Amino acid sequence: MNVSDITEAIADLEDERALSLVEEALAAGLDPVDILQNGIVAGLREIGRRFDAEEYYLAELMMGGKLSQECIALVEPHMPAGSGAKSGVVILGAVQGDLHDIGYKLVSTQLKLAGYEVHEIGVNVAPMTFVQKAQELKADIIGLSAFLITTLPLCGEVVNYLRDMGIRDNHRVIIGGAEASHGASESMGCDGYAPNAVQSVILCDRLMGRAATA
Ligand code: B12
Repeated sequence: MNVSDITEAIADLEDERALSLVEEALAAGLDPVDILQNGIVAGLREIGRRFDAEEYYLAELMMGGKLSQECIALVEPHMPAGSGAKSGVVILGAVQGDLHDIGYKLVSTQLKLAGYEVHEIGVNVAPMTFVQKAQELKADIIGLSAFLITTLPLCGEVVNYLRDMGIRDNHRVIIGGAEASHGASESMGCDGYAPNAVQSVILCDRLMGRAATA
């Protein structure tokens, strides 16, 4: 079998087929990271494309989100673990107005596997809440997820609050999500951007001043 079969089943919202293909792929010993990235996440991207092209509507978008989460749950126990030593404290959430949580939850899992203490603070999180939580939990890194063109600017608000409060140097700020980019990170004064969960670990390791583990 090929991981692109999983992509197709997810994109076509074939629940049973998608789930059994994922199980089959795991049983056949295919790389779980490949199943996740090039199978499941690629399927969600295709759903997004169909939504954009008005071939799918919100109901399909929601079904696709739910189906992917079920597939991800099958793969996660098979993901390779990192060093295990405590690597730092990270808080993660989706910025205000944003309800997309599949992406940052994958980042969370990967960071935990790499030894980070991760606190997921949910979706639709106000900028000041990120700042307060970061202080409370003494977070080394604040991870902001933004999937919408309308929510991306909220990442800059978090940086502005940290600056205004004179605590910018206490926390690194990183961004990710469909609308985030290296350019956006730079223009909003963040400390970095990563396009996926594996790169997020590399980014955090770099910001924590240690060699990459992933
Ligand atoms: C599933 C989905 C939904 C689900 C979300 C379910 C959930 N529980 O998350 C639901 C149905 C709720 C939804 C709703 C909406 N959605 Co939507 N959605 C998607 C879809 C298809 C997939 C997103 C996803 O989860 N992908 C899977 C993840 C794993 O993929 P990924 O992005 O590669 O993830 C990696 C990176 O993003 C990164 N990462 C993520 N977070 C972070 C954080 C940090 C700190 C770091 C370092 C890295 C990082 O690591 C992740 C793991 O590898 C996208 C299409 C797309 N291309 O993204 C549209 C998409 C994001 N949605 C879109 C839209 C328009 C909407 C709605 C406005 C639709 C509507 N009319 O109501 C609403 C808005 C709701 C809201 N207020 O947030 C648009 C956004 C367009 C834009 N430019 O603004 C997209 C791009 C679809 C499209 N092509 O039009 N959506």
